[in-house]
Order: sequence, then structure tokens, then C-alpha cells
Amino acid sequence: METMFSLMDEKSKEKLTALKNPKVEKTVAEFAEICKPDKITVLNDSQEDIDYVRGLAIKNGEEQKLGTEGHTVHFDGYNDQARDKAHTVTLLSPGMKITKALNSMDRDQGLKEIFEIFVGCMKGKEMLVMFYCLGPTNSEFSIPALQITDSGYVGHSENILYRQGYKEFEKLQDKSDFFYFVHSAGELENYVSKNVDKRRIYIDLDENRVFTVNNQYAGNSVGLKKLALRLAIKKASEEDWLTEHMFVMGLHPKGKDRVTYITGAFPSACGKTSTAMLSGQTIIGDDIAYVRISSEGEARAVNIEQGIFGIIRDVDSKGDPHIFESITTPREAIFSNVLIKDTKPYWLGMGQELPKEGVNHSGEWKEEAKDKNGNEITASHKNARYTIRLSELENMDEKADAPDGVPVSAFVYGGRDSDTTVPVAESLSWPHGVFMGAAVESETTAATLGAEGQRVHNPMANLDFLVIPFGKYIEKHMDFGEQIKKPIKIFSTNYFLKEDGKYLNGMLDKKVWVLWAEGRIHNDFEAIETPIGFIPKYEDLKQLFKQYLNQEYPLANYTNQFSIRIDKYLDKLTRVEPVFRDEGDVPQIFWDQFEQQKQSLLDAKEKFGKSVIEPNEFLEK
Ligand code: SPV
Ligand code: MN
Repeated sequence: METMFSLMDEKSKEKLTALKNPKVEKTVAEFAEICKPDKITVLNDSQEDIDYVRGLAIKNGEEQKLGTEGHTVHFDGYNDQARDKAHTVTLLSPGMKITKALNSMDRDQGLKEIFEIFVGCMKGKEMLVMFYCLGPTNSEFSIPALQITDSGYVGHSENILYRQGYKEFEKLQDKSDFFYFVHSAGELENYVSKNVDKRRIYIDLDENRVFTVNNQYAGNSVGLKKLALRLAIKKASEEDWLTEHMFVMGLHPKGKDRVTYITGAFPSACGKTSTAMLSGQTIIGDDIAYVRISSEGEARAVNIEQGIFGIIRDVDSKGDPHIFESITTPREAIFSNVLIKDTKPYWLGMGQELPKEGVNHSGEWKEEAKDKNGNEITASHKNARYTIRLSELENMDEKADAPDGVPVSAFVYGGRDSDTTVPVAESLSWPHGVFMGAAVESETTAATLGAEGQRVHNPMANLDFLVIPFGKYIEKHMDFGEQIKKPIKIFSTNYFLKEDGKYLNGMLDKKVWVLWAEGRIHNDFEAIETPIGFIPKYEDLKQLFKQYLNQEYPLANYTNQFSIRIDKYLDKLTRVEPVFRDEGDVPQIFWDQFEQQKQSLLDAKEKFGKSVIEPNEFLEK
């Protein structure tokens, strides 16, 4: 305690002690001893403190001001541009189990290793002690979270992306029921983490805390984002609610006086943000949702965040007008890993020609530059991002901060699948929908380190974060459907079907798919029953294409997009079956769905005598 207080000014001391929370004080003291910062600053919810952290990020060189008022740029190191799955490890104490798909290690061993790396990691730096609230404040959903970091950029990002929570900690009094995150960017060279070979992200479920070191990329460093997601998945699994990698949005069908809220889970960089941002609709959140069952038996969702850390690639004025407007006009925004030329940010797919030189994540950059392995360095990184507050957007939903969330009418599951699943389908039942979500496969993207374009199984787009056994997660979803009194529908979507290397759908077609789903929720449309779910009728889509996109929708397109590729679906089952088997604890109700799905596909193949069945053929028989 002595050391800790000797590194604080009076204001910081006062803010810390005023909370009268022994665990908060003990935690700060412990990491002050280990990390050995030169100074400790404790921040509360005041504007003064929010401004201080932004100023610090600029002063210490982690961010630079750009020409437009409020805009700054931050660069992560060349090898620190995405989530590092290989060095993200769940620490297991005896008897604890998680999905086999994730890395885990003995807890004592992991703690020993990470604490050794932490020794002296904040020498010469300032330790920030920050308080946040996951989910809306004053709510059943709220989870207080303490962030300790030596990065002004991490603190600045969190002040944009999360709700301030010093007041939530005041309410906690002496209780120790909060998450905490300790981050250090480690030794810096040219303002970026130098020792990325010692990058570690260790999740300690026993103590609801995560340690992360030698990194800056937000998916690895920002505690409240994917690190808290993992802790919340565990917490939700022990209580009766869900933590999901989901957007939350309001759908506003034309000519109807209603708003329908849906949530959707898609793997990273597969259209989650662009769906939530569809024009004419309203956004509540684009990445992480908590879903609880209200006392009336209704599923209700909140966004745990208040901002967007979005992929900037392909954001242009046509496809994403709201985002484009918000990141090209004065307001607080952080750009990361874009190209800078004359204090202006540029990115791939922005709808204008890019400068042929500038500064990017590799340093001074020129067109056709290659890295030391001979790989082309793109002008901006494919996973370059922008960070803004949702309140900056004119399409933010009026209930975005409602303490009791919004009622959910559907879950949507999507993946990046070039050859199998149809653009949109409604599940045949709740268990079938859970199966659909659990069977999602998706091609990897630049949002995680490693090769792109590899087809991987990614149940509910949540696999990277599933720090519980897969079977338990599935069981929770099955139970959730049983418990809600007002049933909700489950849909699958796929925006990425291809033929001869070309996408079969336009970027904005997703609007038609989600508004078809909205219509199904309200019984506006009939549908065609197929083995893989209910699919749209041509006439309804034709009308929706006209109404929302002012486009013709040729029957040939429909027939191609919605044909059921039986053999492809069977291949998919063959691929995912061993994964489910290997997990060992998948509930019987899930296997019943699996068998039923396989059988109905085989039956259809036999009945129609072919392996690709056109949608209208299902109508005829
Ligand atoms: C994702 O990759 O799913 C993101 C960005 O939302 S990150 O913060 O890297 O997780
Ligand atoms: Mn995400």
C-alpha cells in the first residue's frame, strides 16, 4: 500500500480511497509492486479525467493528432495487428474444463509465467486505474470492471467504447464482485510494443481477471472488449443468461408502425457492423450483447459497449453512409493502422484513390513496398479500424442505453461461406436453430493473426471466446429457448456465396434478408419448408428488392442463391461431426438435431433424385 500511495498525487489517493473497496485497493497495490510504474493516476467519470487520458495518449506518442478536429491516429506494431489466438490462454485449476478448441494451461504455471513477465513492465511509465461498467449503468445487466493499464491509447479507447463506471464502484461498497484487467504494452520502441514474442493474454476465470502484456492491438489489450467477453461467458453460463458475440439492432419496415429488435452473431469481419448499420434501421450495438430473460419471460438484450471499434476497410459513402460521415467530420475518433498523408487518414476501399506514399503501420510507406518476408505491405492494414461513440451516429436507437435493454424477436447466425448455405433461412424449431448456429463454419479473416480464407468451425461466432465446455454452452442455448415465454425465431444468413470466384450477392442485399426475417416474425410472409429450414418465396424477395434497394431481382438469381446444395450440406455435417464428437459432452437433444438434419437431407436427395434442388421444387411436391 505504501508504495502505491507514494506514486499517487492527492487527487488520485482520494479517488481510490473514497471507494472504500478493499479488493480494489489491494489489486492496485499488488500490481504497483509488480509492474513498478513511475506514477499512478486514478481516474473517475469526470470529463476532466476523460480529457486527461486522451491528452496522455497524445503526449506519450501512442496517438498523433490529425487535421480534422478530434481525430487521432494510433499504430500497433507490424506484428500486432489482430487478435493473437495462439497466445491467448485460459488458465485452468484442477477439475476445470473448456472447449477443446482453445488453448489452456495449468493455472499455477500460467500465473507464475505471466507474473514474471510483468515484473517491472511499467518502469518509466504511468499506470492508469480506470473504472467502467459493462452494459448500461444502474441495471441488472451491469458488471463493474476495473482496468489497470500503462497505455494511454487503451484508456482513451475504453473511454470511447465503454460506459464510465466509477459510480458503479461507489455503489459496490466493499463487495468484490467485479472483473479486472491488467494490461501493459511492455517495453516500447517507436511507440509500439517491442517484445511481441513475449505477448501473452492469460485468462484467470477463478478470479474473474485477465492479464495481457506486450501488445497494443485493442482486441488483445482493451480489457473490456474480448477479454471481458470471455469472463462474461463463464459468468452467464453459471447464471441463467447468455453472453454473445452479437450485434443488437432495431428493424423498421417501411409502411409499418413497428420496430422489431434482433441480435446477430457473425465471426469477425463477416458483416456484423454493416448489418447493424443498415440504412433506415437503428443500431444498439455491433459486437457484444448480454441477453437475459425478464420476469415476464421475455428475452431482452443490451449492448455491453457504447461505441464501435469497426473495420475501416471498404467503408465508403455509398455502402456505409452513416459511418463514412461520422469518420470524415469533426468529432472524437481514433483511427488505427490506416495510411496517413498530410494529416489525413486513408484506407483500402474508401472510394477514392489512395496516396502513393505516407506513413502506415510499417512506418514510412511507398506503393508496392514489401516487408522483410517479401509480402506486399498494403496502404492500410486489412484489419485497420476506427473507434467512435455510438452517440455520434444519427442512427443510434433511442433505447441504446435502456437499463432493461430491448425485447429480442430473433437471433441471426451468419458466417463467411462461399459454397454451401443459402443467403437466409429460418430454423424449423428452436433446437434446429441452436444446431444451425452451432454448425456455422466461416473462412478466417484479417481480424485474427494467421492465414486468411481457411474454413473453420465457429459455433455462434463465439468459439474464440468459449472458456466453458462446448456442450455446456449448447445446453444453455437449448434451455434458453425452453425458458422464454415469448418465443423468438432463429435465422441463418450467408452474405458470401460465390460462383466462379464471384459473389452471388451485392453488399446491400443483406437488407433484404433481414427485412424478410422481420416480416416472418410478424407473419407477413409465407415460406418454403426445406430440410435446412424455411426459405423465402421468390415473390416476397422480388418485392423487398424493389422496395428497399429499388432493384429488379431476376428469378434466375433467386433460384441459384436459394437452391439447396444437398451434398455440400452433407459435406459440412461430415466436417463438423468429429468436432462435436471430440468435445465429448454435447447434449442428446443436439445429436437428435444432427441426425434429423442428416436424414432429411438424404431423404430429399433420394426423393428428388439429385443433389441440388431448386427452391420451387420443394413447393411442387
Ligand atoms: C473482432 O475481431 O471480433 C472484433 C475486434 O470485434 S477485436 O477487438 O479485435 O475483437
Ligand atoms: Mn467482434
